[in-house]
Amino acid sequence: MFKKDIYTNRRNELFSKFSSGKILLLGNIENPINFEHNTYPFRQDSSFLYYIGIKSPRLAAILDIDLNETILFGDEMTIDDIVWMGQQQTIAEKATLSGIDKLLPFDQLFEYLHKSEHNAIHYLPPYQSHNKLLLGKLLNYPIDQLRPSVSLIQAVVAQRSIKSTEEIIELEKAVNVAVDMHRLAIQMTKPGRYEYEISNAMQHFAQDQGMPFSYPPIVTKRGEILHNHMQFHQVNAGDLLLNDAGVETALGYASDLTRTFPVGKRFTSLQAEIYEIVLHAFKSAEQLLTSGIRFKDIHLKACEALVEGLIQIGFMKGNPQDAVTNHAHALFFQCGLGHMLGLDVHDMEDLGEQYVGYTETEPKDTKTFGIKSLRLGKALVAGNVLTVEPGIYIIPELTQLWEQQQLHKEFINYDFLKKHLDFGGIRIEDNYLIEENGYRRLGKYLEREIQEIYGLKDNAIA
Ligand SMILES: [Mn+2]
Repeated sequence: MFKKDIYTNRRNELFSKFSSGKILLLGNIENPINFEHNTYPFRQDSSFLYYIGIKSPRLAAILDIDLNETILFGDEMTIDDIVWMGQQQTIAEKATLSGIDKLLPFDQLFEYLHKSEHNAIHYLPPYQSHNKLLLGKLLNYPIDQLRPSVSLIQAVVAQRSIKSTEEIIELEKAVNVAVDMHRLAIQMTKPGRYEYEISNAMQHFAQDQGMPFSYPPIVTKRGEILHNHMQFHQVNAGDLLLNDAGVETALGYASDLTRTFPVGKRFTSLQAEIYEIVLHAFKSAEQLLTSGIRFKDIHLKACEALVEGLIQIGFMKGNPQDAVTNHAHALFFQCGLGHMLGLDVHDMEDLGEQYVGYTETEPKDTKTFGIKSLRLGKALVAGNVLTVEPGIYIIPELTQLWEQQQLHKEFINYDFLKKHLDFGGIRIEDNYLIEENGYRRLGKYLEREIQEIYGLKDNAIA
């Protein structure tokens, strides 16, 4: 945990935004895999972690605005629990470390919540079934009619979007371990290996440093499949390997890095050309990062840079700006340039992209293919932490569909593109802190120039 003041200050700031009522924060439970006592690894809810800091399951907290008190609801281990799992730090001890005012048994939550009738109860959107059911029971609503508090969502987003010095230190720890993990992946990848061997080696490396993956990694020669979790392919000379992997610190802060590199010693000439296009778009976006600029505008600039390159190699044609305005680039770049990063790898995605990444006056476009997958569009402010991750992905099914529909044929050279439907995908991704005047790339530098990647390949690990 951070020191106590950090949690009490965070809660005080939240208190100051409300005049009455109760804020209910629900922790997560250990979710069963195939029977109750065989569970998935426990991960605390990130907003609960942010305000309370305690990682144990089956906790809830009420920030009672009228009393200006934080009450934690949870149960100490029973003697049966201690027999099976050993005595652990008590909830009371953890509550003290978090500066909690009062600790009550979990089953008093309902009574406490309803002790004054006309008080507003603010809660965040639940994403775990258990908490949906619990909220339904606590509030006596059908679970499909739960009404999360928009004012609470906005207050939490406002706070969690600005990272403090302590949080930046945590995020950099996560990036630094991920950088070493990515170097290991580049150096151990060679013809004949299987994708899962690379993934497993990274996990072993990170866990030796006390950090689990922050999300299921994408380690694949089929990099055009955006969230490809299949890792069964054997990789061969001539293949690309796309590795999108990050880790999480003990306090829950995530990193999210991607590199794409040759399985053999060198890229083919087309791979190198497309890599340079993605790298150029990446650098164009990177140098625009600063407070005040809309991330959507950086995204569009990166799209233009991608199109310029795709025109040079003959995949596209026409005017790059027009191509982007018409969303023709989305055949190659179907997703967004980046997203917020913090306690979640897609930070605060559970609270709603509209609140995290957009504003009321400039809402998210939820319909247009391509831009609908941009999770962050609004103007950046100092203290934001985000990813930049342009890519080029050639998806055969999508290309064939667009060609059948003759979509954007003024911008796309289908005849030439069709010769390269098996290309795959390339993405480059780093993590950034936005500053008043510019940006800081978080953590150690991870090789991204072609010659630097070749340097790692030349020092391969057997
Ligand atoms: Mn990412």
